[in-house]
Amino acid sequence: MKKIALITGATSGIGQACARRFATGGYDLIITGRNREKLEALQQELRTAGADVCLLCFDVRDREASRAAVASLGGKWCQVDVLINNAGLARGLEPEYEGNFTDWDEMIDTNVKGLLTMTRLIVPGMVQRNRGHVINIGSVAGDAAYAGGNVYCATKAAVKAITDGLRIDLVNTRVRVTNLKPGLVETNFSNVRFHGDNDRAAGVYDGIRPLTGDDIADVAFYAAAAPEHVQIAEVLVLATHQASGTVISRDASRTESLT
Ligand code: NDP
Ligand code: 8X3
Repeated sequence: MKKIALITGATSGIGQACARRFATGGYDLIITGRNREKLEALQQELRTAGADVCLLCFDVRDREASRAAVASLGGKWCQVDVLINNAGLARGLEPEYEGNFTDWDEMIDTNVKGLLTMTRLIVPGMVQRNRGHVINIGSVAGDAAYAGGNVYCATKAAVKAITDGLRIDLVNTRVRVTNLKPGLVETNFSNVRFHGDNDRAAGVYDGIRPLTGDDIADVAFYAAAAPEHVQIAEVLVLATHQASGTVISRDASRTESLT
C-alpha cells in the first residue's frame, strides 16, 4: 500500500509544492486548505500524476471544523504516514508597540494553535500504529527576532519548542519529528504579509535569488524518505546569499548567474 501524506495549506507555495513532490515520490495525498476550488484543481492535477487524492476543506483555526474534517476520513485515509504542518502566515511588519491585534491573533491562531490542533488530531493514530512522521514548517524567523518580525518570529520560535517537545514525547515510539526552517522563499507569503501590496512583497526578494517552494518540498521529501532509523530533527534551509534572518547580500547582477 502506498504511504499517505496529509498537508495543511496545500493551496499555495510550499504546501502545494510538497503535495506535488510527495505525489511524484509515490505517496497518496490528503490535501487540506480553505479554498475548495484550488484544492479541486490540485486534486485533479495530482490524480493525473498517478496519486490517489483526498481533499479536506477547512480552516485550521477552527478546531471543531478541523476535528470534523479529520473524523470524516475513512478507510486507508485514517492511516496518515506523514503530517506536514505547513499552513501559516505572517501579517504586517510593524514595530511591536504599533502592532495590529487582528494580525497577531491570526498568526498565533494559525501558526501555533492550528499546528497544535492538527498534531493532536493526527499523531495519536501514528502512536497507535507505531509509525509516522510529523514535519512542521518552522522558519529562520524562529531562530532570532528581526525588526518588525516580533509576533511572527514568536510563532515560529513556538513551532521550534512545540516540535522539540513532541519529539521528546515520542522518543519511545518510531514516530519521527522534523522542524523544517526555510529562509526567504518566494511564494504568496509576502503578498499576504503586506495585505496584497504586491510591489512591497516583490521588494523582499530584490537582488537575491530566493528559494522556491520546490526547494523546500525536496528537503521535506528527503526527511520523509530517510531510512527509518534516521530522524532529521531540524534543518535550516537558506538561499545561498542569505546567512541568517537578517544577513542578506543583495546584488541584482549576481543573482542571475546562479543556475
Ligand atoms: P503561502 O501564502 O504561499 O501559502 C500559505 C498556505 O497556508 C496557503 O495554502 C494558505 O491558504 C494556508 N493557510 C493560511 N492560513 C490558513 C488557515 N487558517 N487554515 C488553513 N490554511 C491556511 O506561503 P508559504 O507557502 O510561503 O507558507 C507556508 C509556510 O511556510 C508557512 O507556515 C510560513 O510561515 C512558512 N515559511 C514561509 C517562508 C517564506 O519565505 N515564504 C519562510 C519560512 C517559513 P489560503 O490560500 O487559504 O490563505
Ligand atoms: C519566513 C521567512 O525571514 O520572511 O518565515 O520571516 S522571513
